[in-house]
Amino acid sequence: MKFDLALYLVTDSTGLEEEDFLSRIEAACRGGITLLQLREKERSGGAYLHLARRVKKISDGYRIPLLIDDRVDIALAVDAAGVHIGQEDLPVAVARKLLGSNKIVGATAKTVEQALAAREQGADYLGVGAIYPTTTKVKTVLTRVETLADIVHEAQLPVTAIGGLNAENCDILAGSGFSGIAVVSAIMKASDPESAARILRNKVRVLLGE
Ligand code: TZP
Ligand code: MG
Repeated sequence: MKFDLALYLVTDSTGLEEEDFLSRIEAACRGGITLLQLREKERSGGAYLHLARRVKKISDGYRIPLLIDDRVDIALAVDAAGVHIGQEDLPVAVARKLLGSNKIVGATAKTVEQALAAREQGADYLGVGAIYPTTTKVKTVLTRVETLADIVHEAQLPVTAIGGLNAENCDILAGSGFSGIAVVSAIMKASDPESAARILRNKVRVLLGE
């Protein structure tokens, strides 16, 4: 399946009413995100499925592919575009086998070795970071832009940069070979998520030389 990593919104529903959460996602869709990931760490199967169905209805309306973090079962149940797999999740090869070749399988990689292993197992793109310290609840370490550039060079897969990125600090990625940025707070916590997405989209367009 074709996808565009330019501006990848990763969601976080923590502390938000469901309707507010969904309206933020819809605003981000209007503002020009190119890819969406539903990332829920606390929700069990039924509640995750309920939310995924509602999010998919929104993203479908904007023809934005929806990926599900970790959960291949939820991705299959809502016919999502794919999954994003972390180092502690199901192996990329297993996700690929379960989803088939027409779905998107993304993988987290913090080193060239992890990137090559993910590619070997069938990953379509790599998420690399955290580029900057993040306030989003996540187990991660900082990854240097030089490492990101090495990963792009060695793995020859599209790479999205993640972690603490916003419109003011993403210039650091210029020339790294990145294909786009993934953000949580810069959109989910913005007072105006639509305009935040629009500004980020334009910024990334410039950095990518589009
Ligand atoms: N993986 C590495 S950093 C991160 C994830 C999921 C969180 C990014 O969130 P934010 O708010 O854009 O820093
Ligand atoms: Mg994960």
